[in-house]
Amino acid sequence: MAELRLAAVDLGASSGRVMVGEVGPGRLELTEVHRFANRPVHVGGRLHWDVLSLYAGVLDGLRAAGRTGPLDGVGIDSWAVDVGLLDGDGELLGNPLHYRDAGHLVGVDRVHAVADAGELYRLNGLQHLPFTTVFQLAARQGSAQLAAARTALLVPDLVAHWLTGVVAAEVTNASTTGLLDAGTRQWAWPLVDALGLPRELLPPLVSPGDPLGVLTPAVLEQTGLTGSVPVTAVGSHDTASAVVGVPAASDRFAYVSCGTWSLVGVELPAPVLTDDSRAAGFTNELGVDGTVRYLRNVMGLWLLSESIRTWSAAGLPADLAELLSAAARVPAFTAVVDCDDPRFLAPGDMPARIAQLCSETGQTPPQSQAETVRCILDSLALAYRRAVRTAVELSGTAVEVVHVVGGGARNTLLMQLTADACGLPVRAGPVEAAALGNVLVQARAAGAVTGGLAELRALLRDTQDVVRYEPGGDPSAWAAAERRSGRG
Ligand code: LFR
Repeated sequence: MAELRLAAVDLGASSGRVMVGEVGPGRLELTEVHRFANRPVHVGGRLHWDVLSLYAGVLDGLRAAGRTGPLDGVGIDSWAVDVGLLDGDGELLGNPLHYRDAGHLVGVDRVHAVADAGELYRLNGLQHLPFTTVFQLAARQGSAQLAAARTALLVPDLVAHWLTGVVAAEVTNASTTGLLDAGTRQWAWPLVDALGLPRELLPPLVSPGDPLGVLTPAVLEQTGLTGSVPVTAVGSHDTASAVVGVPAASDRFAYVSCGTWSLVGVELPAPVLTDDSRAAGFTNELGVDGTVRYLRNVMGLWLLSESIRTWSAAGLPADLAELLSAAARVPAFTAVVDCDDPRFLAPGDMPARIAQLCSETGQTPPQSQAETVRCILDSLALAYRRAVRTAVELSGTAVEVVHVVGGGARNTLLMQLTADACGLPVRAGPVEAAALGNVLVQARAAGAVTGGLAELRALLRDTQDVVRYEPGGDPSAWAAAERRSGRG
């Protein structure tokens, strides 16, 4: 089969991008053709995604992709949980709410009145996060918007709908809603009914690799593309595509999908729905090819990017490279915090919140920007250490290596700290794992490559750059730091 040129639309919390993957047997090359800012908007007391501006970025990106040559297909992935609500005419009823909006919290008690945390976990297998779609929808019960809604579409499904006219819910992302049964991989209708949500809100499920449709004539005209351009379902949850994009050589690996969030875990054939797993805050999101992404959401580089935003607004130095090299010169473990403290979720002054948490745990707060950055990185590495160890214990899988993919893989200090903290070799890269996973699933569906995840990953190993970090340092120092962070 000849090579294909496939566009990956990959929407992240701070930017969206359109990449073109050229793929065939033995070849996989990714080129970024368009990147655009994703700027959430606070309006009417709520935090929203500006989804029309994102869609305009997608159209610009497809136009740019088309200028580099004809396109054989398109796949879309983005962050999870947030939905756009459509009315009976298919019109978007409002901008999707951002998962960092505090208003979702009231939904938690409403859902727990119907199904307690234990019941929910045995059904949907999800780590408790206050912004999971089921809580968001429960929080909106009684609102005019939800009353008018006939369809709820997760962000990649919404973009796919606008590009093709098709209404569908891709299963890897549907698994983050809390409304999917993790065992049967179908909508959990008894829960939907018990919550009083109309079944029609939830579209038919599709799986990665399924054909979705073709670009509409209007989209072809807007983008200058021609012919019949198929849109294929991929792992539309960015983390699902990123896990496909892990260049692992065996199944004895843990991963960190390291971006705004750090998603830390292992790949399993079936969910782990035990009480211990729930207590440890592990999630069972669904992956490509029937796999389970058994992982924990760790607050991630959000702590760093929000600190930088705070400093920049205050007119302080805010150059990432300079801050990282200054942090490398700060002694380790000056202070460590629990990255998963819920106070870090909402946008705001992270350095102040970190200092507060240090004081509460009897530590001297960081005294400089460099010490704050060092505190964040040490604390993240500690969180990865704990999540990898717990994933191994709870799932019984053996892990010989930690693969880090996503933008954080570029952070050499964090990568070395991760190797030291986990006591395992780290393989860092590719940075664009989500777009690569997106392209690979499309390519396989179109017949340009064959095989299971192992074969797709072999192609990644043959074509993508990966940097190796070996563990060093004093392992007992990490155990001591873990105790100080309040999570030992
Ligand atoms: C990462 C991610 C996480 C999800 C969070 C919110 O981009 O998709 O997997 O928990 O965003 O949707």
